[in-house]
Amino acid sequence: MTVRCFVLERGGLHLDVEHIDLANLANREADYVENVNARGELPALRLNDGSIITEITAICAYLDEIADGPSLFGATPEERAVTNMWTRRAYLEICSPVVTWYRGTDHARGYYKGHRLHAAETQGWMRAQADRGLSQFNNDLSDGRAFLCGNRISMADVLLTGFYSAMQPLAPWIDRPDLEHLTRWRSAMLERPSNSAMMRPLPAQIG
Ligand SMILES: N[C@@H](CCC(=O)N[C@@H](CS)C(=O)NCC(=O)O)C(=O)O
Repeated sequence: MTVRCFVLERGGLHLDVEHIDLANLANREADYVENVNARGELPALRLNDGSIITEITAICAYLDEIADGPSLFGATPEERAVTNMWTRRAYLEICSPVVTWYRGTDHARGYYKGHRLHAAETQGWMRAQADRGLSQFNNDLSDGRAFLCGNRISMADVLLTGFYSAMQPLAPWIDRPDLEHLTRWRSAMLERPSNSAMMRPLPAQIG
């Protein structure tokens, strides 16, 4: 969902899109694991020369470099450094602990069986870490800035938005109306056309 959001917000891209049926474990089939990603994870980007890039942030960084129009990482080395700082904070402080929490739930147990450790015992710690991250981001946004990097939307907003929309149904506790500044940021991101569009698969061809 983050890469979908990125493609929609960034624009200026030409891509073919293939849907991999995660719900039915197409990502665990030999063809995918042997030819795309040995870790069985999505998303993946195949370049024209056949090589594959995986990891959300690496894919988005690459797409940003080849796209026409304004960058979502920043126009200067300073802006790009600030974007990378917020993207990494969002990933480490919120996204990663929430996903690890989810991977310890009973819901995830069957889906991941044989592919990932089922670490139910880490759930309390992961949720505490994520709650702390959410509170920290709420404090960070309390200066009234529109986006994580200030007054420009960036990869960091895209990552956290895509992640929120993907994870909220699985971890409803990340919805924190008591955190007013984070809620203001989230509501504004929900208003953007990319938000409803990213809930559906991208068309087979972009651009
Ligand atoms: N490390 C990868 C993880 C991405 C990720 O968690 N992908 C999920 C789908 S949104 C996935 O592949 N889940 C299937 C699995 O882990 O078995 C990244 O950051 O791109």
